Amino acid sequence: MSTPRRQFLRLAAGMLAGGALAGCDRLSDNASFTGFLRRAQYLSRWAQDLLTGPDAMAQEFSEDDITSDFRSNGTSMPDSALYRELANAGFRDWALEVDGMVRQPLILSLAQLKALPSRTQITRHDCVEGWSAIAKWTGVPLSRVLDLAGPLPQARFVVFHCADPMDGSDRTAPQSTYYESLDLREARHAQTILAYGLNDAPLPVANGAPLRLRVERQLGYKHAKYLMRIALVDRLDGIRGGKGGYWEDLGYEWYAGI
Ligand SMILES: Nc1nc2c(c(=O)[nH]1)N[C@H]1C(S)=C(S)[C@@H](COP(=O)(O)O)O[C@H]1N2
Ligand SMILES: [Mo]
Repeated sequence: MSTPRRQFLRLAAGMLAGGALAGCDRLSDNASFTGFLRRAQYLSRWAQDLLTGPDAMAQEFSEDDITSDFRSNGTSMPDSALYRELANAGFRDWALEVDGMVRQPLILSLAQLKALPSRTQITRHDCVEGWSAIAKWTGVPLSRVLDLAGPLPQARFVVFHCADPMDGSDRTAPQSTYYESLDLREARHAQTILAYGLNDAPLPVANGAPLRLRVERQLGYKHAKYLMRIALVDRLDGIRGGKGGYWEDLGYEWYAGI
């Protein structure tokens, strides 16, 4: 989505929230209104759906548009003994765990993931730090994996747990790793894939090997690299900082629409 549209969405969401707030201070005493405010993070998502529909596709590009050298950002090599071991063995012993609110928990090897139907897409990655790049991604649609696991009716979000411990936290604690989340609709979008290929080559370590999320309608930080586990949950507020992602816990928006 173009920058003007993004600004418009921000504006629309801001006006709605601001307008609702302006009239009445006592609204904050009202439980359902505070509930509404808590849902304010979903407002820009709602405004975007109004404009483009929940199934709108991110723009796809041609081979000629591919940026010559897709850069790495954030972690480029997880500082983790387990990850190093897995990488040194060519990810032969790596597996993706799928658990939480599912009928059938799964443990999927890279070979099993590659044996599932795949999707290839050439898309533009937009990082909030001010760079963009176009690349070709190949992977399994997340909806395929969800179909195998069978989310329970109460499941609402997919949480992505990564291998890389983040600075400033206890590097030995498993909960100090990067994480992200999507609602089930975004998770089932046609362009939401678990990618193992970048520009027709195996996904490099710098870009999240062996498996990373691509969620093409949202900003770079949503695209969790170094996936280890995905969990179906009914709410995010009990997980880590409660905001649904490493950067979200530090103040970034959960719905990072482009
Ligand atoms: N596990 C993990 N995923 C991550 C990050 C990270 O540091 N760790 N950085 C995020 C950010 S801010 C961006 S812009 C992209 C960068 O992806 P790239 O390294 O393939 O360019 O990954 C996102 N996913
Ligand atoms: Mo980013």
